[in-house]
Parts: sequence; structure tokens; C-alpha cells
Amino acid sequence: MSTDNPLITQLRSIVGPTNVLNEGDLSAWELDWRKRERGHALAVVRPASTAEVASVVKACAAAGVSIVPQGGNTGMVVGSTPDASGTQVVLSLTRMNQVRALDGANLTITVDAGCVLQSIQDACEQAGFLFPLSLASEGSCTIGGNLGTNAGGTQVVRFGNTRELCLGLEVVTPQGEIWDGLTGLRKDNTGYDLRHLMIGSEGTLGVITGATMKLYPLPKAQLTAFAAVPSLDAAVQLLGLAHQHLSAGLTGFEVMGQFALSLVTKHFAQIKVPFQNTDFPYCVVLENSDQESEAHARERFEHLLEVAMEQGCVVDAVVAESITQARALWHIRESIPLAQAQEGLNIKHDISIAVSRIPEFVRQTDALLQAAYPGARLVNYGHLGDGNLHYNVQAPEGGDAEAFLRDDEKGVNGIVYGMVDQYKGSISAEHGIGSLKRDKLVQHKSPVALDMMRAIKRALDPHNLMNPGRMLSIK
Ligand code: FAD
Ligand code: S2G
Ligand code: ZN
Repeated sequence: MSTDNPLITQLRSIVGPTNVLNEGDLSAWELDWRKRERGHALAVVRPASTAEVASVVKACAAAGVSIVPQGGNTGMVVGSTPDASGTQVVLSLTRMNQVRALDGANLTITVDAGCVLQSIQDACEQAGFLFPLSLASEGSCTIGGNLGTNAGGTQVVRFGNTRELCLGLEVVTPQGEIWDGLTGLRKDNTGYDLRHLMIGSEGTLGVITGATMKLYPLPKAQLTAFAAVPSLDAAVQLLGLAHQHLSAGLTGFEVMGQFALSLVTKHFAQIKVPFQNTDFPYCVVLENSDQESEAHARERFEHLLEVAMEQGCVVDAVVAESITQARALWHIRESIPLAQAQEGLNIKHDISIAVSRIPEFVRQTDALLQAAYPGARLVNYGHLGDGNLHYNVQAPEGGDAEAFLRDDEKGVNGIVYGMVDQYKGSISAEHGIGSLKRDKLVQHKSPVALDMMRAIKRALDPHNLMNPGRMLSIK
């Protein structure tokens, strides 16, 4: 629509002319992080307050124009970018980035939805508290997007997903009404839990504009170890020992396949895996958070690793001597997605399987993939602590990645998701569905569950204005 489109004029009057973008390069809002899907927005609108969000939604609803809520646009399932029709408004929350309140005695922080995750972590640490949501995109993802996708990350093994960390929400409904659920109460049994309905709804049921999140005391010590293990079975055995020896102190447990690590050292020469001999099929980075002291943390960690070496499930290990070294060890793990992107287009699977069954799943699925696509390379890594693998498939060495994606993604998905079903796993552990996996959701979710979800969507968004075609189609 041209700039004198009455809706555009109205939106400019609500958020200010400079906060309605409808010309020039809008790729930051229209291109997904994987750089595979490019949409075209009617406009990108950047409100500064909940009231402005409500007015924008009302104006769009009156004009019958659909809205795509967007935070940091780091999502992995094409859920935050507009479709190609040029008729959707991208509603970017990034200007709403204030910490509203921090209540130490209640162990809660209330923030705007557009707050970048890292800024919330920093604000909490400065006040002497821990906000334990951590993912490799934390420098640009927002808490609104984390809630929209019920993000996981590297501390789920101890603190759960974003859902478990949220006590209250403020939401603008598809009708432009403001629901203020920012109570900060840990107990509130007064009807359906609307908060939990909104969390993970991927912008399809309303716009999250504020959230009250749980805080934890800062640990006295947070130690990181990097261990080489002889197999995925050994990694699962080490996880069991870590639970036994560290209990609530275990705050991170990530597994990294040898090929995944080789991409990191190939594309980021300055990053070194901390062992001379890197000929191990898997490595694990694990974190021990201790409320007593660093000495106590170190003693428990070293005892765990001794027992693990005696049992043969660890063949080499280092415990970071400093925060800098700990960050460097985590940086190896967090560089895998970027190294993969450098290596080229890849077929991603964000899956979860019961931890005990992961080694067998990987053996069987690897074999099926090699038989069907000889030379395909497995970038296998992720949050083993909570049974979530990023089981990604790269084209064979020197192969045409574009062609591999175009010709083989369906077949590769078919093998992987078929095995996930066989192992009673999930086809999307933490990234959500978006438009990328919408058709897969229909294949892998029961008709009863799908009917219930569609009934909820129709009830709350009868005109299908909120992120239509994402997660579910209700036509
Ligand atoms: P966006 O991408 O902008 O939006 C994501 C979804 O949420 C969309 O459907 C959007 O419509 C909706 N949404 C956004 N804001 C709102 C709002 N205010 N109200 C309602 N709906 C909203 N994800 C994990 O779970 N775990 C990981 O470990 C992880 N690691 C990653 C590593 C890298 C390098 C990258 C690039 C991504 C990773 N992700 C991971 C994926 C992504 O970072 C998460 O899904 C994150 O929660 C998205 O936040 P965002 O602000 O970028 O949301
Ligand atoms: C992570 C990133 C997505 C991917 O880093 O934990 O969620 O598959 C992933 O690269
Ligand atoms: Zn992840």
C-alpha cells in the first residue's frame, strides 16, 4: 500500500512518523536469521509503550491487517518475519526495553517485552541476583521472544524453560485490549492459567508487552568443566553421575559431536578445544553452581570427574581456573550455530528424546541417513541435560548445499522425524513451530490436540490477525 494509505497515516500518528518504516532496506525485519526466508512487510511499526501497542493493534484490526509480533528476530522456525504478501505489519517490540521493577524480597523482576535477554541478565547480576535463562542468541533475542517461543537454552537442566521462569504477563489481545497479569504471585489459582496459554504461543494469541520473571540468588561459585567422552552412552552415564554428585548444583550439561567441534575450529581459528588429542567422538561442557564456596565447588567437581574417569566415561577433562577460561569453554559450545552457518546451509532438527534413549536413536538414525545420503555430515550437539539435541545435517563435503537442501530436505526430515516418532520424542524441543514446521505439527500431533489448539486460536483471534499461518492454520 502507498505511503498515503490511511492505516499507515494512522500508525504514524500513534507511534510517531519515524517509527513506521515502509521503504528502504527492511531486511533486518523481513529476513529470517537463517537467511533462508525473506518476507515483505506492509510496514514495520515500533511502539514505545503498551498503550501504543494496544492502539496499533486496534488500528490494524479495524483495517483487517494482520500483525507479526517481533522481538530480536533470532527465531529458527520462520515465525517472526512477514509473509511475502506485503500486507502484514511487523510489530517490533525492541523500543520497549525498560526494566520496570526488581523486587529482591519477592525474587522477581518485571520488564518490558523488548528487553534483550543479556540486558536482563546483567541488570539482575548488578543487583546481586541470577536470571538463569541463557542461550547463544542472548545478545539479541528479547524476553518477549523467549516467552513467545518458550525458549530453552543451556540452563534448562536446572531451571527449566522460559515458562518455568515466568510468574506473570502483560498482553495486548487481538482486539487491542490490555490484559495486566503482572502479579508476581507464585500461587494464584483463579481460573485458566492465561499466562501459560500465552507462553509458547509464538505471537498467534496476542502481543506480550511485559513480563514478571523469577530471580535466584547468585551462586557463590560457578565452575565450568570440559570433558572428552568415548561415546554418547558415556555422555549419558556422565550426566547421571553429575546429577548424583552435584544435584541442584548441575546448571548446564551440553554435548558436542566431534564434527560440530571441527567446524568451530575450522571457521574460528582463534578458538581452541582444550585437549591435545581431539580424536574423541564427543565432548561435554558442564557447569557446577555452588552456594557455599569456590573451594567446595572445585572439590565436588574434581571428585565427580575422578569417579567418571575411574568408570571410563570420561577420558580427559579440564576444570576452568578462572571466569575468563570458563567463558572461553562455553564460547566453544556457543559458536557451533555460527560455525554451521559459515559452513553453509544445513538441515536443522531441534528434537527431544528421553535422555536414556538418545545414544540408540543417534546410532540408528545416523545409519539410516548414511545409507540414504552417503557422505552427509552430522552436526550433532545440544542440551543433552534435558534430552534436546540439535541433530543438524550438512551436505556431503564439497557438495552443493543449496541442491542438498532443495532436493533432500524432505527426505532427511522424513527419516529423522520418523525416528523421533518411533522414540516418542518431539519434533520441536525449544524453537517452536513457526511456519517452517506447521505442516509437520499436523503430521506429528494428535487430531484431538490439534482440534483443541484450533478452538483456542478461533476463540481468542477469530479474525486470524495475530501471526496467521504460524504454528497452526485455522482456515
Ligand atoms: P523473534 O525471533 O523475534 O520471535 C520468535 C517468535 O516469538 C515469533 O513467533 C514471534 O512472533 C514471537 N514473538 C516475539 N516477540 C513477541 C512478543 N512480544 N509477544 C508475542 N510473541 C512474540 N532457542 C532456544 O530455545 N534455545 C537455544 O539454545 C537457542 N539458541 C540459539 C542460538 C542462536 C545462535 C540463534 C540465532 C538462535 C537460537 N535460538 C535458541 C532461537 C531463538 O533465539 C529463540 O527462539 C528466541 O527465544 C527468539 O527470541 P527473539 O526475541 O529473537 O524472537
Ligand atoms: C543452540 C541453535 C540452533 C541451531 O545453539 O542451542 O538452539 O540448530 C541452538 O543451530
Ligand atoms: Zn538450543
